[in-house]
Parts: sequence; C-alpha cells; structure tokens
Amino acid sequence: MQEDTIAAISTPIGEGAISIIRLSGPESISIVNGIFKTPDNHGLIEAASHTIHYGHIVDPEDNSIIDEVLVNIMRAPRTYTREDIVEINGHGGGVPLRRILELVMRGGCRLAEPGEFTKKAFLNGRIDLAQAEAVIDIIRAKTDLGSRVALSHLKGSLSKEIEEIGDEIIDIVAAIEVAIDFPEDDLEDVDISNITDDLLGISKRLSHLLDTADSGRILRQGLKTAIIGKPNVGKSSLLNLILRESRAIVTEIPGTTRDIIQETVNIKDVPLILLDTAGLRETGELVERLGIERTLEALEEAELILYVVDSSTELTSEDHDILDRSVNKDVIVVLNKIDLPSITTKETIRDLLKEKGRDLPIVQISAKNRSGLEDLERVILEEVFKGKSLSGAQDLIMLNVRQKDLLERGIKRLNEGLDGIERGLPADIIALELKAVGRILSEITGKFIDEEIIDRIFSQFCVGK
Ligand SMILES: Nc1nc2c(ncn2[C@@H]2O[C@H](COP(=O)(O)OP(=O)(O)OP(=O)(O)O)[C@@H](O)[C@H]2O)c(=O)[nH]1
Ligand SMILES: [Mg+2]
Repeated sequence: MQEDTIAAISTPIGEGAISIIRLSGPESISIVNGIFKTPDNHGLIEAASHTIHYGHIVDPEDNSIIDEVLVNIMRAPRTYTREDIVEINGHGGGVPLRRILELVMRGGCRLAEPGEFTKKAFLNGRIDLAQAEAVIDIIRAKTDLGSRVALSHLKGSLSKEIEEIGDEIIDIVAAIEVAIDFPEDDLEDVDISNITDDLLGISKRLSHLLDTADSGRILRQGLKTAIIGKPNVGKSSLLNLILRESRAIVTEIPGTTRDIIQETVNIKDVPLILLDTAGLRETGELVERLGIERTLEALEEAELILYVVDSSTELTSEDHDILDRSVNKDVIVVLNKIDLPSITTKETIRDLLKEKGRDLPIVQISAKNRSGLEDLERVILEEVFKGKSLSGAQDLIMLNVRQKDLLERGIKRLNEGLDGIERGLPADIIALELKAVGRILSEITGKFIDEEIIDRIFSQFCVGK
C-alpha cells in the first residue's frame, strides 16, 4: 500500500540546541535529497539505512543555504513507522526550521496530523493500540515510576496479558462449539463445570487488572490533594514544608491565603497535586468569602484531604463542619504546631472522630521545626495505595479511561455468561456471550476497532510524534 509522505517538526517549539524535522513515507528520502547538499556531493538516494549525513539544506530555487544540518536515513521496515524515515537535525527553533519544513512540503509531502507517526506504526502493525497509548503516557508521565510503567506497556505488558486472556476465551469457546457440534460424544455435561472454573479464573484476572487501574491513574495524573483547615492553623506552612520551598505566603494573620495555590510534588514517585486553600471560617469580608467558596469546591473535588488542626488551640464548630463536609473522602488529620504547649491532642481528636463515627489516621507535625514530614509522607502513601505495596510497582498496569471502560464491560459480559451457565442456558448462547467478551477485550489492543476511535486516540498526541 503506497501511503503519502508526511512531515512535522518533532521537537518542542521554541529555542533549543537542536530541532528535528521528521519525514515518514515512500518519498521522504528523495524529497530531502532534493534540498540537501553534502560537501563531497554524495546524494542520499544510495545511502545505507541507519546512517547520518552532514551537509546543508539549500533552497533549490535560488541555491541559498538555509541551515547546516545532520540528516538521519532510516529505511523501512526497521523504523518507528515501518516506512522510510528521514530526520533532519537543524539548529534549534526559529526561522530556518520553518523554512526547511516549507521546503520539504514544496517537495511533495504533507504536514502530519497529531500522533500520525505513531498511528502509522499502529496501522503498519509495528505496535498495537495499547502500546500506542503507552507512548502518550510516556510523554505525559509525571514521575520516574509513571514513565517506567508506561514503558513496560510500550513493550507490550498490558497487551500480552489481554491477549493471553483472549486466547483462553477462544479456547473455551472452541470447546463449547465442539460440544455443540458433536453432542453424541456427550461432552457437554463434562465440560460445563470445567468451563465455569476457567471463566471464574479469567474473571479474577480481569478484576485484578481493573484493581490496579486506580493506582495507575494516580501515577498518570497525580492525586488531587487539598489542604483544608481553619485559618492560621499552618496550611500554607505545610504546603511549603512538603514542597521544600517557600511557595505560599505565611503570616500570623488569620485569613492570609485567599486564592487556591496549586503545585505538583512527587512523594516517593507518586505525584500529588497539592492545593493550599483559604482557611474555613464565618466571615463578612468579601474577598475572603470568595476564597472560602473556592476552598469548599476544592474540598468537594479532592481525592485526599490533609485536614490541618492547630494543636495549640481549641477545636471549634468549624472543625465539626470540616469533618461533616469530608464524609466519604480519604482524610488524614495533620496535628500541627506540636512544638507549642498543646491544648488539642491526639486523644482530643480521637474523641471527636469517635463522636462522628470515623476512624482517620492522625499525624503530628511541626511545620515550623520541620518535624513529622516523613511520617506524613508515609501515611499519605498508605492512604493512596490502601495497604497495597508499591514495591513491584513496575508490574502495575496503568489503564486509561478507554481501556478501563472496556475492561469493565468485558467483566460484566463475562459474568452474564457465567450467570447463563448457572441458569442452564443453551451452550450456543453461552458461546455467543463469550465471543462478545473476546471482542470487547480485543478492542483494548485494537484488533477490532472503529476508525473513529482510532482517530480520537491519536488526536491526543502532539504533532511530530
Ligand atoms: N509554632 C508554630 N507555628 C507555626 C507552625 N506552623 C505554622 N505556624 C505559624 O502559624 C501562622 C499561620 O501559618 P500559615 O501557614 O499562614 O497558616 P494558614 O493555615 O495557611 O493560614 P490562612 O492562610 O490564614 O488560612 C504563622 O505565623 C506560622 O509561622 C508550627 O508548626 N509551629
Ligand atoms: Mg494560608
């Protein structure tokens, strides 16, 4: 199949030491050859695959030199897209780069759409869809761990697991169909109980994949964590402590923080999106009141709440209010200012929590003396992964929304099949159900998938990838 040749600037826009224009497609070598001069006048047409050539990009119309470059030649099929690829390494950013792009387009290629290089890799069968999606994850990964997990997907770990499960389902369907086609062998009765066991095993494997999806999502996007509490309890001091920099203004005046301050921080490779908020209290002051409205929104949206209490003051009705507003949320009570004579202790808080019928972790810190941070970080990680250890996290499977949705549908369908077996439905109906499960799962790796969905997935990429 002859495809057209595409080109794009593959490095970020802006100044840099080098920038790369990438071409992929059957004409890419001849197009670049038409605008490239080497000192010894060797052309690129005969150039061996995976070689680098020094020279200048020259406008063929007036022979003016545009840029001094290195050109990489990679011939199909051992390339990212499985087509001929040429990469022009020019000087970073600016006018020459755009001129080169214009020249290659005049030479007969068209501008690539976002993600089109990776889409070609998928369409040409070099990677499957789950692997292509891993490419987006690698680009967007917020921590080392996140990118390591994405990288293992790119190598095919998710695809392999899904394919194994798909193969098992096919085997089971085949067994059922044999039983249908040769009923005289009386296989049906024997097989059904075996099949139930196998299907339960598959259901468990799929559920396990789904379980790890939440951890994966956190690695991908970061956990939204709001620091909430009354004014002056030390919320901004806590933000600064966790960030290890003086990001938010801290004063002894209650009501210092008005707007929400958002920062991302990695705690042992887990990204947190930290929100410092305005202290919650009744106030007539307009700006502060607007700030408090934002605090309540942040509290609503947060997945984890660091509820800060000043141990040198009494608990008040506002503390009751905060706890009432955070029901059904993961909350860690941070008892701050333990360097001061204490009025509110761990016990006081336990009593309050008991009254509210809740059991929350309590961590004592002094933001001023920078003590207790390690404890807090440990408890945060425990809350995030709820006892699941992060060791072996490389084996974590990250699922995006699309993959998660497919998994959930697959499991649902599988359970309907199991239900059908129990109710004694005919074997051919069961086989149909199971085929549907297989089909849903294969959408994860992209074996059966609509054009439209493919376009939507690749449109998330940046141009040039
Ligand atoms: N002694 C002591 N003082 C602290 C500690 N943490 C914070 N403070 C002080 O408490 C005051 C309030 O701290 P902030 O961090 O501004 O408190 P906040 O909760 O952000 O306050 P608002 O933004 O007004 O809601 C400041 O004077 C801090 O220096 C601590 O651990 N010990
Ligand atoms: Mg503050």
